Amino acid sequence: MTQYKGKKMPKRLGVTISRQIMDSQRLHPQATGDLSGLLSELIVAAKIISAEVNMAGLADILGHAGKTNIQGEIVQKLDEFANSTIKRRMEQCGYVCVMASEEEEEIIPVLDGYEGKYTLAFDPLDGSSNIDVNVSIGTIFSVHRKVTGGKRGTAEDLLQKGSLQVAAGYIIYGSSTMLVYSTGEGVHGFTLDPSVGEFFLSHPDIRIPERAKYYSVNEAYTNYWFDATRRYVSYLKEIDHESGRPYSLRYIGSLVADFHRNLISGGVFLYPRDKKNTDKPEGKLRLLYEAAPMAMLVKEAGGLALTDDGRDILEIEPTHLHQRVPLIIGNRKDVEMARSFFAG
Ligand code: P6P
Repeated sequence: MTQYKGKKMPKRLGVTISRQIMDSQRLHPQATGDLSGLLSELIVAAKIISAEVNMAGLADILGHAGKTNIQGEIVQKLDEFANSTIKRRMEQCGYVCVMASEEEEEIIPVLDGYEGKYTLAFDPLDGSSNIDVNVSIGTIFSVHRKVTGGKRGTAEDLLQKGSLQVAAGYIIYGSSTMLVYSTGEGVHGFTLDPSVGEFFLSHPDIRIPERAKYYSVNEAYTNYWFDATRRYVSYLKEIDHESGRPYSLRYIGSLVADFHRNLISGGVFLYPRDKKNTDKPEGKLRLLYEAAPMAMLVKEAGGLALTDDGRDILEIEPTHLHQRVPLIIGNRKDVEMARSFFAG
């Protein structure tokens, strides 16, 4: 039996995610079951997306849908499919009052009469530029409690700092489909058995290793980084046998894949600001549905997530839905070390 905050949580490999969610709910006698219901609905959407992603190469849904999204990026057919799959399911689940998606500029309302007490922000298919080359991609989600009065959810309900998330997680569509999530009681990983269509507990109580094994950053931008970033990355590449440096470079260009590898094996991921992409002065990644959910997961697993000027990602007050933020995330010791470079 695992202990969590003095309470017993059964830890049995192979337990289904539905059972894990119910066991977790039982630890909270006051729970209404709405968060469990929300996660269960999201899991159905994940299974549907996984089936489509795994058939993409055969089902002629590779390639571009010919449109561009609000980010000005060419929308891949699978992007659209994943976005609409999550929207259609969650708008009528009764647990969500408002949503935000990486694929949509405005907030997404739910169906009248189906308003719930949580908000959902999601990146339906992150890393989708990798779809055609069969590189792992993922869905990222973040859940907050509704904070405004009235039935309808508003942007204010979505614009809450990451430390107030009640749940966060991702589904990675790779060599296997895995769901990794936290509701504030540790991080747990489930692997989909497509033959029975069920997620089974495969990675209970994930803890990020004490020291990194990898560092992940797009070094093509090295000449455009701010000096502190350049010095920190150089530090990660210096020899230091006590810490195991130099760390190997692994960069997939798919946040979920890069983060998942570092979470399991140990590593630091960076997407810092640079002087080249002046249209993205705060870096490329989004706060609400990329950096903040990953920051909750890494904190629950014993790690840390900062901006490239030393601010805690989870304490940033969002000001708009698609706001970008520079991100350094991974092992606590290595990310803490970044602070000394960015403190000026
Ligand atoms: P770059 C994918 O497009 C993404 O949003 C993240 O998943 C990934 O970490 C990043 O962009 C990669 O960006 O500039 O290195 O190609």
